[in-house]
Amino acid sequence: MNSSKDSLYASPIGEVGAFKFDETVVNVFPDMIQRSVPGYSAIISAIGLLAGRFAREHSVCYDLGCSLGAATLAMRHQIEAENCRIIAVDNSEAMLSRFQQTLQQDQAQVAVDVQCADIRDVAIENASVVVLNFTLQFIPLEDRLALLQKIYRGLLPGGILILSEKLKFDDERQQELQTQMHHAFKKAQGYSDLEISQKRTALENVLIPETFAQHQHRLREVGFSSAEVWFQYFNFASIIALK
Ligand code: GEK
Repeated sequence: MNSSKDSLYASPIGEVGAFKFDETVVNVFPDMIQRSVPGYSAIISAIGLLAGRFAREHSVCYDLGCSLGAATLAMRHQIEAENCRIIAVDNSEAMLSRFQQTLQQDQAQVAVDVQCADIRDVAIENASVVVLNFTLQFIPLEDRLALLQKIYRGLLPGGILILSEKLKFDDERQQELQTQMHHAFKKAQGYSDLEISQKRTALENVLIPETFAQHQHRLREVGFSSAEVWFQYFNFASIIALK
């Protein structure tokens, strides 16, 4: 699949508009997420390993906000349970049409159903694994509780939710430091100060981070028996919540 280097914010933009998952983003997405989210590849691999362990026979694994399907593909290559299928959902047509092309080249056997929909409207049923890999952060704050309640209800007993998010911190110095270290990470990946600052503007009011305590509290509130961070690299973390 032809995918290019992300230079969307390399030149000065008069007025930086709100970030959208459109065709221009799709073309550079693998490079963008890799160079912007510290630990992204490690998280994708681990999602595959966790799905290998938690996927149950005759159940469904959901990848909510699947983008180009990296987590779906990692799961697809690790699931051994019989008659287990994956439902991958995103509301960006551009992302999904690229993902469909990738799927055609993939040889793994697990059935994948790709759905273009808002994850707030999708029924979650008979799930053994649910993945929200850097997706919840784009859902309006007021809709997050209902979405997680729906996921909890749709999970089988013993099921797992893998929730990866950009985090914020209550402590001001910690917030400042982790933000600066994330920017240092991006600079080390080849992004310029202009790219970093224009991207930051584009994501303002689009990507709304919460603290780990907020996530953990809400996950416990909806019924998960535990919710813990299994991976963190500066202000990017991945949480395992167990039903
Ligand atoms: C990965 N999980 O590579 N309904 C459906 N999709 C949505 C919604 C919504 N309401 N809001 C946002 N999206 C992927 C990476 S990217 C993360 C996830 C990032 C989708 C949006 O279209 C985009 O594809 C995805 O959520 C977020 O493991 O770009 O930082």
